[in-house]
Amino acid sequence: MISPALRVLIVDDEKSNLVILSDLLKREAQISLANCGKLGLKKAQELKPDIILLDVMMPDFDGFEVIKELKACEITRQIPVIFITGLGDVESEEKGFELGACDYIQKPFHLGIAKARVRLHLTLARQCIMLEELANVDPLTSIANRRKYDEQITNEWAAAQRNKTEIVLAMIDVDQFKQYNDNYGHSAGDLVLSQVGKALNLQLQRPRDFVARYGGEEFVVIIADTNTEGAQKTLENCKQAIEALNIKHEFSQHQQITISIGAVICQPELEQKPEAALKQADEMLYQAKQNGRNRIEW
Ligand code: GH3
Ligand code: MG
Ligand code: MG
Ligand code: MG
Repeated sequence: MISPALRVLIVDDEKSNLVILSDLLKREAQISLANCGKLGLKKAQELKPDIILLDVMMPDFDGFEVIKELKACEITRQIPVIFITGLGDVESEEKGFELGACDYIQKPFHLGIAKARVRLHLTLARQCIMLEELANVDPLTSIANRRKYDEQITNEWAAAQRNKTEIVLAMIDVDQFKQYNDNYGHSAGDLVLSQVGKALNLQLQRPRDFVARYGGEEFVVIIADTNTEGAQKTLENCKQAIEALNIKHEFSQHQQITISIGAVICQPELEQKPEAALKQADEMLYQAKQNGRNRIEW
């Protein structure tokens, strides 16, 4: 797994500091700059950097205000923040850590030591990203795994309860896949699963669409914040995208790799648990298999 270049956001009101710090790090990271707190916050939300170097003393909106906002916002909460500041008193340093900073470097700093400390946090940030990936991504298909699905459905279910909106859940299963493995070999089967996962992912690109490999040759889809018509179209596109892969499967009733889909529309504010909804989707999937496969049942 190759991680992309780490992105560092440097926020400081003094141009000379921005220059020194970006020179220091430009070989190991992709640098973005902000010359005031407000702009720093905006860039943090837009760019979602892997780490933020933050000055404390800035006019209007100082570093302590910035970190409070960062930690209060879902999108930026996890980003490690290192204060780099002229404020040398222990109370300020303690406050910085209390507000959630991962390090506090005082100005004027020794270049080599500041670099070593930032590097340490870059390494930690890199390891965090890798861990996150290992925990949430299915290695065969490179899409989300079941663990990530559990997290996603918990969040979407709660959001739908709050906003009184509906969620569409779908179970997807590759048709007659045992036959495929038996006749074309397990490695060829693996390749098919990888292609199917990627093709489904391409059809589910809206911010509230989600697909995961649920296990084996089964995938699960969440379509939140949608109407029935929109979700029907999206799932129809998924089914067609797999047909369009045109993978020959002589031992299947459709002569090629196809998927069956069982879907349900849920109203989380009225229903109790996502597990029950998924079970219903699974029952609809069974119907789709009974009714000839390569089809969607609601
Ligand atoms: P149906 O159309 O009714 O779903 O038939 P099926 O043959 O797809 O269903 P069944 O559940 O009998 O077979 C699923 C097959 O999926 C069996 C299993 O070997 C295969 N499979 C599960 N995980 C993997 C995997 O990671 N790689 C490969 N190559 N095959 C897998
Ligand atoms: Mg300053
Ligand atoms: Mg199955
Ligand atoms: Mg199957």
